[in-house]
Amino acid sequence: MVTFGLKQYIPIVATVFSLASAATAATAYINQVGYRTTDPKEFALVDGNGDVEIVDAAGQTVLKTTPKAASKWNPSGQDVQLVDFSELKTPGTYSIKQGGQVLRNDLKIADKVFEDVTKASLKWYYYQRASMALEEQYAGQWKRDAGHANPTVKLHNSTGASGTINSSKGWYDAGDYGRYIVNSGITTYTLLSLYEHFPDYFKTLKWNIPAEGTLPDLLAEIKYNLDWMLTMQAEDGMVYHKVTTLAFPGDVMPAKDTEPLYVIGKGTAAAFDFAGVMAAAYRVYKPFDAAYATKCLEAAKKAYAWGEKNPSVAFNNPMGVSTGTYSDGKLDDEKVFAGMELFISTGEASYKPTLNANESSIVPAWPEMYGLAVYAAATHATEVGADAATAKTMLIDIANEFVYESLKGFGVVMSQTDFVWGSNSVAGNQGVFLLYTYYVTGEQKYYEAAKKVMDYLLGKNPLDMSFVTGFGTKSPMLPHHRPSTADGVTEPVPGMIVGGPQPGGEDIGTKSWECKDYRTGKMPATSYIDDRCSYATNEVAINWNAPFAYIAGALEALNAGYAPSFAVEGVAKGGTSALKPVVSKNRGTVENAPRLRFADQKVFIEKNGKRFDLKGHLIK
Ligand SMILES: [Ca+2]
Repeated sequence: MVTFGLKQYIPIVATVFSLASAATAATAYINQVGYRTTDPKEFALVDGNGDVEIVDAAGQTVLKTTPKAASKWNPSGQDVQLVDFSELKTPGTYSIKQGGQVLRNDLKIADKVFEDVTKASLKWYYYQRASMALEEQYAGQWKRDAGHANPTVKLHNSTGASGTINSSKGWYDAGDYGRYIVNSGITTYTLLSLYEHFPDYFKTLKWNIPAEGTLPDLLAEIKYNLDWMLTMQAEDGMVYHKVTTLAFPGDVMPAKDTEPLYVIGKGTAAAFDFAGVMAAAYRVYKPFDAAYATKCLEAAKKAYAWGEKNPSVAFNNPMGVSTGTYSDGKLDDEKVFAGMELFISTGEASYKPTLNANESSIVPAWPEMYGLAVYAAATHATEVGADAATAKTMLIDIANEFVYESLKGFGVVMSQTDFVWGSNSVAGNQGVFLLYTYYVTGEQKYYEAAKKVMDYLLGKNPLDMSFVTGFGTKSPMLPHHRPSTADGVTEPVPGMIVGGPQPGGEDIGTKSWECKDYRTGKMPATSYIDDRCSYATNEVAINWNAPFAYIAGALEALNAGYAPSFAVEGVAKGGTSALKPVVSKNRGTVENAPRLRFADQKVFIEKNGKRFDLKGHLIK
């Protein structure tokens, strides 16, 4: 017993000593994927003391700077100093030092810094495809057999009908294998918007998925889910709620989930979400496939008409069904979203909702669709008229609060109450919201705050981790995602953002599949565990990936010189570090300074109302 006690004692002493010495060193929290050469750059410092040095690979100190004053970040309870290193613009990998100690050595600066993570977060939808095998040439080590390949699906009696329909394709919703119209709504719309805002950028961006005619990869991927959504509409326009088994499957590959599938339920939210998505799809697909676009628009009209006649059909799981619910008791926001999209696509006044300038729930989430109508109005001024100005004001009011929040603490919008289930999608949707505000105002502060959302999600957070699988120095290895659990491959499927920290603890318990309590110090921003048990913090979902993919893709497109057609002048940025100084040197300071502009797919310099090419020649 004595020997055993001593053996135990020695490592405990060693542990205590190492903890004690670690406590004196600061911790630097960075965007682990990296920082764009031309972007504003910031990391967070906790327990810091004095100036910080950034040291290049050759050991030279390239920047010495004084951190800002500390401020408390309530979600983690930490006192945090923000460190601005925007001055550093040379690509490379750097160390961060303070008081002679190396705090970390994985600080990266590069051009096109989010291009790979943009592609991966969009390619993840391919990995979620139902009804088809993932072949090695596309899926690599994550190849798998087709799941849920039989298109004949029984109508559950909760649909009010009997028999079967044909329903295949679509994306598995999350870590499970259900397909849900309501959650497909915001997801598919967010991805359609990404294309609609940056068509020229996404016409050429490719990420190795099977071709769908001549469609750009982003539209090929979205069509796979639109095709499934279209199967979910009944003759009378009504839209079914979901296709799932009666209960969640075990940790098996899709092909091994052989319990019978059912088409389950119907509802007003499904009808209006479907209508809004299909109305937007009409505009996006029209240049490629007019017949398909028309099919989407007709489906949208029928779904909207059904929703108008059935304005309060709420969905709840029927007896004997325990898969995801996506129940929503407030259905007027879905109607406003669908009406706005249909009005923009058809010009028919009967669809047009009037925006309520006092509506406060306008940051989108799957049950909160009002914000998507605000986005649509702000970005279609020609079609909607005065509502565009109302929408712009609504965006600016909230975006200003977001900017204010992002100047403190960890330098991100997220506050205590934002740490709900899927908190990383809250952060993501705040970032998308800021980008819309940037497009319609051109003010850099909104761009910068949106970019800080990426920093947070990719490592500048108190967990010191990137929340996207396969990206960053430390990222989730054990997501609650059945294929990643069952496929026998060590690395999880890449490009997935996990739900993220939140203190609800819904998955904590004593049963074999439940988690031990992981809520460190009960702080919202650190209540997280990288474990398969944790569906409350470590699951993945299509609607969580979408805002992340949107921000990553939009930041890349903007910096490649593209801007949405509706955006104010000057929103596009120079594409490479070589083009950068023209923009950043003069940003927001000198009235008559030369500005880099982008129009008709050409980059030029504008000065005193005249246009010059990049070699300085006057353009007529
Ligand atoms: Ca709602």
